This record gives sequence, C-alpha cells and structure tokens, in this order.
Amino acid sequence: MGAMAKTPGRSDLPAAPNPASPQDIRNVVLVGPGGAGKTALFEALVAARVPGQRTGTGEHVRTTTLTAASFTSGTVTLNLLDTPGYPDFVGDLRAGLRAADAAVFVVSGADDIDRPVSLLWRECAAVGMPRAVVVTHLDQPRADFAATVQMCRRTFGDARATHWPVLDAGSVTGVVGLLTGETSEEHEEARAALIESVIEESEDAGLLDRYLEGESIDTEALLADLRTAIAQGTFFPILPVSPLTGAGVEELLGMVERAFPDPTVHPLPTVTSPAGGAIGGVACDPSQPLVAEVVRTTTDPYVGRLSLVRVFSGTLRVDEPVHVSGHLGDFVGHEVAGHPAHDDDERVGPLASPFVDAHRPRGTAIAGDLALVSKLTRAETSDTLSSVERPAVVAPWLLPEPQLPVAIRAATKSDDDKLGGALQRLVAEDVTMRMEHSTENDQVVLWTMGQAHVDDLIGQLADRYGVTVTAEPYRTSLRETFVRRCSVQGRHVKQSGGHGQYAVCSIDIEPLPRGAGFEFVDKVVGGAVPRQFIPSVEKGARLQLEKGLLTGHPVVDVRVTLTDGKAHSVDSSDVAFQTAAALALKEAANASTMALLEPIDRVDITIADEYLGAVMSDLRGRRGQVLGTEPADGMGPEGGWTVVHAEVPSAELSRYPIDLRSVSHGTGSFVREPLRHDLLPADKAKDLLGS
Ligand SMILES: Nc1nc2c(ncn2[C@@H]2O[C@H](COP(=O)(O)OP(=O)(O)OP(=O)(O)O)[C@@H](O)[C@H]2O)c(=O)[nH]1
Ligand SMILES: [Mg+2]
Repeated sequence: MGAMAKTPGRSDLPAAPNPASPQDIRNVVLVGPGGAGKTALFEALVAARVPGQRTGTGEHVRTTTLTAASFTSGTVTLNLLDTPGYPDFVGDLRAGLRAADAAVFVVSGADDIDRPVSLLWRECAAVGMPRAVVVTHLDQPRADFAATVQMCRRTFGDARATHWPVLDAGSVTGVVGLLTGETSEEHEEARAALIESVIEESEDAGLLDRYLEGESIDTEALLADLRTAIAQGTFFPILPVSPLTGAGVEELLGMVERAFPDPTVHPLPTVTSPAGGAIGGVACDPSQPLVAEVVRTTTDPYVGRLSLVRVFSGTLRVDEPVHVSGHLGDFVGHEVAGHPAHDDDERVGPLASPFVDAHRPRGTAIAGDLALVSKLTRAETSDTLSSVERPAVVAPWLLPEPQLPVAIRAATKSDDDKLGGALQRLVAEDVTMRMEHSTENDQVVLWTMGQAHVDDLIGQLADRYGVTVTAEPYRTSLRETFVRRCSVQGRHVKQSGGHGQYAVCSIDIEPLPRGAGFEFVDKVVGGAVPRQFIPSVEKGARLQLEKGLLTGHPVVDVRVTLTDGKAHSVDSSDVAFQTAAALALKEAANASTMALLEPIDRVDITIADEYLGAVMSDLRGRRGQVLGTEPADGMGPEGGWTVVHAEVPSAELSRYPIDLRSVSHGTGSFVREPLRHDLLPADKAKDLLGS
C-alpha cells in the first residue's frame, strides 16, 4: 500500500458515490512494473477529485495488495484500483483486472519497455482489457518520451501518443493534446501519426482516402473515432503524466470519463447454475437477478471478514440474503487445499464504498459497481454471490499456481497453538497461498508465489496474529524400494506364560518395475500357514511398507511372496501373523537390498529466447532432462518466446521460482506436474533426508 493516510471512519470524505445507472460507472485498474509510479498516480488521481485529499510522501513502498478508491469524477463514479507490480503478487493484479473494465498501463519513461513489462501487458491482453498507457518519470534526466512511444508501439501494437509533455527545467509542467491542443512544429510528426492511426481505426472506411487526398478532417469526428477505438481495445493512447506536478492528470481523467468503456460494454464472465447448466437473464442491468463475485477478501479484527465484490448483474442490497458459492476445484481441475466446494445462504451485512482503508456506508450497489460487503462468513476470493432463488456460479479468473514451497515451524509451543487458526485465515484471504500438512515429513508447507510473498506471509503471521515461525528447507516425498531379491523369515514367537503368540512366515521379496506399487503372492502349499492367516500376512506387510523400513518413507514397487510358514493351533492369531510379516520385512531391509526413490516432475518453462541457453544449462545443473523445445505462441506481437519441456527431480525445483526468475531476467514462468518416482543418486540421499 502507498503512503496515503490510513484513516478508517474519517469524517472529511465526501459521501459514497451512488451511481444511478451502470453507464455512470468507470472501473479502472492501474497496471505496470514495480516502481513505475502506479501508487503515485493513484494518489494524484484521487487528490485531483477528492477535496482535502493529499498525496503521499513520494517514497516507493512496494504495493502488495489490491487497493480500491471509489469517488466521483465529472459525471461518473470512478472505481480506481491500484495493483502490485512485483510478480509475487500477480494474484492481486489478476483480481484487479477482473474487477475493472479498462486499464491504465503505467511505464517509466526513463526505463526500457523490457520483457517483464511485456509480460504484464500480456496479462491485460489475455483478458481483453481496453488500455491507455501512461508514461511517468519524464522529469528524469535519461527519460525520453518519443523513444518510449516508439518502444510501446513495437511491443504493444497500435499505440500512439495522444498528448505530448511540456518540459521546463527538467520538470513536467504540462501536456499538450495532439488533437485538441495548440500544437507546434515539434508535435507535427506525432500528430500526423496519431491521426493516421485513428483514421485506420475508424468505421468510416472512406475517411483514410479523403485524408490522404488532403481533406482536413473534423476534430470532433476524430475524437469520436478515438474514443470508440479505445473502448474497443484496438487502439492504445499514450499520455505523459507526472504524479509529482499533476501535469496530465486532468487529461487522463477526462479520457477515463469520456473514452473509457462503461461496465455495460465489458463482456460478462461465464455464469452457470451450480450444476453447470445455462442460466438466463444475467446482464449488466440493476433489475436482473443478482450475480456478483468476490475479488478480494480481508479480515478486519473489528468487523470480521470484509469482501470486495464486483457486481456483474442485478443489485446488491444491505441486509438481504444471498447465496454464496465457491467451486474453485471444479475449475482448476483438482481439489484446492483449504478451499473446499461450498454453497451457503448468508445475509449481506453492512455495505460500503471503498476508499483505501476508509469505508463509507451505502445501501445498494448496482450492476457494474464495486462494493465492500461485511460479515459474509463463508465468502472467499473468487466466490459468487447470487440471489437465493437463483443460485449462480461465476467461472473464476485464471488464478496463478503457487510454485515456491516453504516449510515453517512454530518457534514455541504457544506459537504452535495459534498457528493453525492464523494460517486458516490467511488461506481464506489469499488464493495464491496453499497450505499442506505433510505427515510423512512432519512439515507444515506453504506453497507461495516467491520469496517476497513468503516474507509477507511470515510478517503477517507475526504482526496480525502474534505467531513467530521460522522457515526450514522443504522436504520432498521420498520412497523406499528394494533393488535386490531376497528371502527372509519372520518369527513372532512368545510362549512364556499365559496366552502365547506364534507365527512364522517365510517370504521372498523382489523388486518390481517403477510405478508397479505393491504386489502380494501366496505360494503356500499344504496349509503351512492356515488360510485365514494369509490375509494377515498381506496386511502386516502392507502396513509395514507404508511406514517405511529405513527412513520412514513408504516402500513401493515390490512383490512380497509368501512361500512357507508355521502356525500353532492355539497361539497363532491375525495379529501374530501381521507382526511376523513386518518382522520379515525389517529383516530384509538393509543398505544392500534397498534404495531411495525421489519424485520427478514434468516441467514446462516459458522464457524469452535470449535466456534459452542460460535456462538450459541451469536445468542440467538440476539433474534435469530436456525433452524438447518449441516456440511459445500467444505471447504478443513481438514473438521470441520459447517453451522448454523437461523432467526434473522435485527436490531440485524447491527454489526454482526464485532461480528461474534470476536466470531468465524476470521473463520465465513454469508449470509442473508430478510424473513418477525414480532412483535417487546415492550422493544426493544425505541432503534430502534432512539429517
Ligand atoms: N521523479 C519522478 N518520480 C516518480 C514519478 N512517478 C512516480 N515517482 C516515484 O517513483 C517511486 C515509485 O512509485 P510508486 O508509485 O510507489 O510505484 P508503483 O508503480 O506503485 O510500484 P509497486 O507498488 O512496487 O508496483 C516513488 O518514489 C514515486 O514518488 C515521476 O513521474 N517522476
Ligand atoms: Mg504501488
């Protein structure tokens, strides 16, 4: 969050805006790389419209969460969203994109439009977001607006400056509108280029010919075409803005008010009934049935759970019952730890209009608007709120998969007591964090987006819940297996006094191919082991294999054959034979007969071509096997991206999100999938056993 004052319940704010129709709403999200100036711009835009609102201190405080402010700008209600630029927090960026109908893409005029910037641009393109580009930092000595415009065109597509900065003594003192302002000779080239782009975008097909023939084109007609092209997302205006001097702020707000699309233009997400069937009447219309989606969840120590929702259809009313449903697993394709499917009817608590940390009460929120809902106990991020009579499910946006595991341990017994509850709250708030309790390794594992996310989560555990934890290396799930055939005997014979125990079994143990699991074969002849105790031997063997023999990891890929045994008419029992089988296996286990298996993952890595060599050699260092490479498609007009398919031991991936980011200069991403277990090289065993 930025430096804007935290002022819950402050009384100097104007009342919550209350738009009468969806056409009066603009939902705008600020997107861009870290440090570009999104938060500074957010504060400058708010300060320009909210009397008495001051901007922050000018320090760069990395934004980690989605922040919203709702205020009146001209005749519209502007719901402005600030997002994090740092990749670990892409979850909140995607939530912001979901809540908005258009984006302002912020880049620094003093930096290159590099690959990581184009990845962020792709985040917007992937969801079809109309965009304007704002160029900041133009007061810096190495800034160059014209060069930035060229770079934008190369990377973003049809982007043109609509305004030009006026610089005086290194400060941005104003901006000139290329279509509307008093341009001079230095603007001629940019102005002509803009007009050409707009004409090309125009619905009036004859306009280009008339323009090329020298006819002067009416500015109003051009502006109308420009607005249409922006709203359609086919043309991207570039504006210089200085959050420091305020130059360009009015021009940007004017564009948002007049040229940015309202929520009725924005395509609705897929909405179905909870059973997946079609559902009619869903529209950006306040009179239709309610469909809304939770885009962010926080817990306030005083008011409980607070859900920021985007209303897609109908009207949300204070105190009304709503249906809350979450079916994340259905959409992700597997159960999502900590987010089981749920359907509940709940009552909407107080409604509010967001303003950073201050909330202003309101009675309703219509289709197209954003609102804060208090006290929904089951609602989580990406859940759907709908009318109780007509439950609906909105297909969630693409949630990023957390790839960095970190094992945490409570510092003291009292920390341990509080840890479970605190983690449960964090999981409910943060869909990019997953929790896993590994009994096999006795570890609580958090799956996260990166080191900054880990630091943020550990900080929250301490600051919000008073729980101190330390991070420890994450351990993968190893397996044991037999590599050599052997024959052993298990004897469980106790016949001193009272009821004795008697069971003897001879078994052969053989390795099986990878992935074969466990097989049990009975080859007893002549009733040496009575029929009823054969299953006891199998059960005893199975239980012991699950517990492991050398390291506490389960044994797999083994055939156990019962060949012979002895029983006693009184002292033999089910339990005695189970014990004998376990003893036989323990007898068989030693370093010469057994080996460890480690999990291997299939990994698909997408990177910018220039880092392909570096990524490949890094993979070799991780005992990875590259299966092939292919050009990545759908990565934007520039091209130049490759997908590498590889198989890599899981243990070598435990810090991969961090390392890949560094070897690929922020361009790499990957997905992984467990494949199989394979022999662990002896020299690695010591590291992985964590002892
Ligand atoms: N000189 C100069 N500094 C600027 C300008 N715009 C923003 N800044 C400063 O740049 C720094 C980073 O700005 P922020 O607004 O915090 O950056 P951000 O895009 O929100 O960054 P993240 O939250 O990390 O994604 C702050 O110190 C701002 O005051 C500008 O036009 N000129
Ligand atoms: Mg910020």
